[in-house]
Amino acid sequence: MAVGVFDSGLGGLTVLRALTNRLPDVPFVYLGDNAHTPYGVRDAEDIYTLTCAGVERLWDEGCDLVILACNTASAAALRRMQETWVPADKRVLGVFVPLIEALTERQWGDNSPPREVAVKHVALFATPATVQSRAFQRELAFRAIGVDVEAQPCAGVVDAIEQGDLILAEALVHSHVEALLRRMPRPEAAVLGCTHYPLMEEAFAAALGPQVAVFSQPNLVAASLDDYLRRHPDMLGRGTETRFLTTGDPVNVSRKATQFLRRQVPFEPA
Ligand code: DGN
Repeated sequence: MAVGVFDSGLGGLTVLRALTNRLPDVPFVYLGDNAHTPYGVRDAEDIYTLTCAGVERLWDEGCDLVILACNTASAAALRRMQETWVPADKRVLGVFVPLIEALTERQWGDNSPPREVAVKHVALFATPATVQSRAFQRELAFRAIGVDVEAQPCAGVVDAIEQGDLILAEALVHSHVEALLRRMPRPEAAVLGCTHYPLMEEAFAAALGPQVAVFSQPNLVAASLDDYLRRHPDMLGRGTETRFLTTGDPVNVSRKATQFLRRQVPFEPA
C-alpha cells in the first residue's frame, strides 16, 4: 500500500522530496492536478470538488492514507472532507498541523494542554485563497493557541515559480515581505504556508532578516508522517516504487517538474 500525496500542481513535490528522503522504504503515489492549477485563485467550492476528485483517484491507486500537500486545498477542503466525506477505513491529512505543532513545540498525538508559546507574532505567507480562508488562524483557535497572525497573500509567486522565472519570484517575495512588515514590524516567526515557497526560502529569510525564524513545511510534514506511520503501521506500505501521476499533459508536466526539482521526475497520465 503506497501513501498518496495530492497537490494542485508541482508545489507538493517539495513535500514529496522531504518524504522520500526521510522515509526511503515507503512507496508514494504523487498526483498533481496540473489540468486545474493554480488553485490559489479558485473559489472554495471549486477547490473542494477538485480535491475530492484527486483524493478519490489516489484511493483507486490503493492509497488509503493521502496527504494533501497543498495549503490551498487543505485550507478550503480538509476539515469538511474529514468531517463529512472520508470513510472510516481511509485517512486524509493536511499540512497545517505539523506547522502549528512546530510553532508550539507540540507533537502529533500529544493531547497535553497548550504550553506557553514561544512566539507571539507570526507572519503567514500564502496564496490569496489560503489567506482568505483564515484556515490557519482557525486551526490555531481550535487548539486555543493565542498568537497574533498577520497574513500576506502572495499574489504571483506560484505562477512565477511554475514558469521558472525565479528572478521575478524573488522580487515578488521581497515586495510581499515588505508589505507585511509595514503591518507587523517585528514578527518572531514566519510561516511559509504554500508548498511552492520552500524553493524561495532563502529569499524569504533574506527579506525578513536574521531575527525572524522561518518555518517551512516539507521537513515538518515528513517528521509528522514518520511519527504517524510508527503509530499506525497498518497504513505503512512497502515494496513498490514511487510514482507520479498528473491530470495534465505528462510530457509537459515532467519537463516542468524536472526543472522545478532539478532532477528527473517522470509523470504518467492520471
Ligand atoms: N502549492 C499550493 C499551496 O500550498 O497552497 C498552491 C498552488 C496553487 O495552486 N496556487
